[in-house]
Amino acid sequence: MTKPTTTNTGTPVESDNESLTAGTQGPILLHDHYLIEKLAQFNRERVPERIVHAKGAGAYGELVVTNDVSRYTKAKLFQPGARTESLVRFSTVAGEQGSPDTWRDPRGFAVKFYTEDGNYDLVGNNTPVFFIKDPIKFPDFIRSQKRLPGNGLRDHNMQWDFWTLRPETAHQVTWLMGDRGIPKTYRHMNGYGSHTYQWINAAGERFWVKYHFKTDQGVDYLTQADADRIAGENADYHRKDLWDAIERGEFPSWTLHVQVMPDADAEGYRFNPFDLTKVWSHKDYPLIEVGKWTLNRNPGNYFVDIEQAAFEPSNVVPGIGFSPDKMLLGRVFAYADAHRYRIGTNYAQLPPNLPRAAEVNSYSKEGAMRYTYNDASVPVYAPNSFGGPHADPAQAPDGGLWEFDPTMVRAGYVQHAEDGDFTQAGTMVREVFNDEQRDRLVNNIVGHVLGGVREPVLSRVFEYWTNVDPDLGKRVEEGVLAGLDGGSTPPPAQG
Ligand code: HDD
Repeated sequence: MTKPTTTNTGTPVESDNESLTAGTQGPILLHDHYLIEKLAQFNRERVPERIVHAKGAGAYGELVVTNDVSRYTKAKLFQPGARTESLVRFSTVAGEQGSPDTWRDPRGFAVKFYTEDGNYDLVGNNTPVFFIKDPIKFPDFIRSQKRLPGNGLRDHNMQWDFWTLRPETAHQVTWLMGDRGIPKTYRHMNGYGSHTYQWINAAGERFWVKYHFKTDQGVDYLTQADADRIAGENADYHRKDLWDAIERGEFPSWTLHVQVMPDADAEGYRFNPFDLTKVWSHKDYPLIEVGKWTLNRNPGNYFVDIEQAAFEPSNVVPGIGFSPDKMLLGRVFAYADAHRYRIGTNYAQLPPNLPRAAEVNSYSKEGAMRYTYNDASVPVYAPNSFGGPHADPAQAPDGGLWEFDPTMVRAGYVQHAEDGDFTQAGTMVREVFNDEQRDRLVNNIVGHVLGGVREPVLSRVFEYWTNVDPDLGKRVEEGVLAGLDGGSTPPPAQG
């Protein structure tokens, strides 16, 4: 038997179909409470979309540790044999909630682990590097990738203007314009913690680590032509693929690895190890396997589990800490702030964010939409003499420690021997890509630039790719000039 419809407070309602009116032709009556409740609730069904990474998909799963990395970290979730429930949200960066999954963009790879010591969030991307290295540039960067203020259109000229004025973007833009700029599905991409994090072992020794989730499905990509076609046929292509695979019982998995750098190596390493635009050579720091991470359960409700999921790089657990990566430190502030604005002060009590394996004994109280609370006999202040929770001085300091120069400065990263904005991008083009991958890179760049890039940005685009690799620069310039000659009128100079 179907259940009777009720109001939000449980009273049975008379009709799902007709509003209460004064006679059949008369006005609708304000005291039709159910009608008013229904319309009002509907008007409030959306929370603001994320300022970045608005379009996504997600699932639950678990991490099983298959190796022994206990000499590097005491974090409970990484001890041999540990199993930890997990949530992931994959996303595109610049598109809005309904935007096509197959737009060229990095992909978010945000993972939450529900550990015994509280939630640990590893909030990464499908690329090991990023466009910029100082959080003060993040709003500028994102605005340049989103929409023009006047006509509300996306604008390639604005994108290339920013990229070419900030050459530290070159490494990430090379990833973006290469095959990995459009993964075949969310299952066919790797994930990276991207930043350098700190691991601390039981003896208090410190290591620097980078996380790599290697897809067990194999890395695969879409060509620009296929991605464009699919964008029209099914904007939710990647969301559907993930959902369908899990429903079929074909659980996607990734093998989690880390690169580990002893603390003492950091100062002398050939690249500044805290600069997010750089990777560490795998020859210098080989991958060490940690475990298998599998997605095995679709969300029960997309809005509740995925739209309300709040990932935050500030969520670290004992045995894991931050590093002098300025971007990471900026993000430690930005995410919790975004969640308070988007889904409210008590976002940590929402189902996807609520710790599963750890108790919450904080002194936070009240605020909008609070629904869990401490026993009234527990004091609301600390210290107290009446059995309230007390902080444990034996716990590692928040986010770990490192030495630093206490002088206040505004400065770039200390340059190490092989640092340079174009070095690693050039290595990738020459040594990582094969001929076909290089051809597709040239085509993708040329196609993107022909999508509206004008002088003076255009000349800087040629210079930018020539700095990455002279041959690549020449091919991009020839391709763009041929494209302009072959039909399209050269776009007018700006300003
Ligand atoms: Fe990020 C979402 C802010 C760099 C990976 N980011 C996200 C949100 C904000 C920021 C406000 C929306 C959060 C929400 O409302 O749920 N992100 C920043 C700032 C950065 C930054 C200020 C630089 C200083 N982001 C950044 C990097 C990476 C990501 C370098 C990856 C390595 N960001 C993500 C993500 C998120 C995301 C994993 C997390 C949750 C989500 O997307 O759904 O893709």
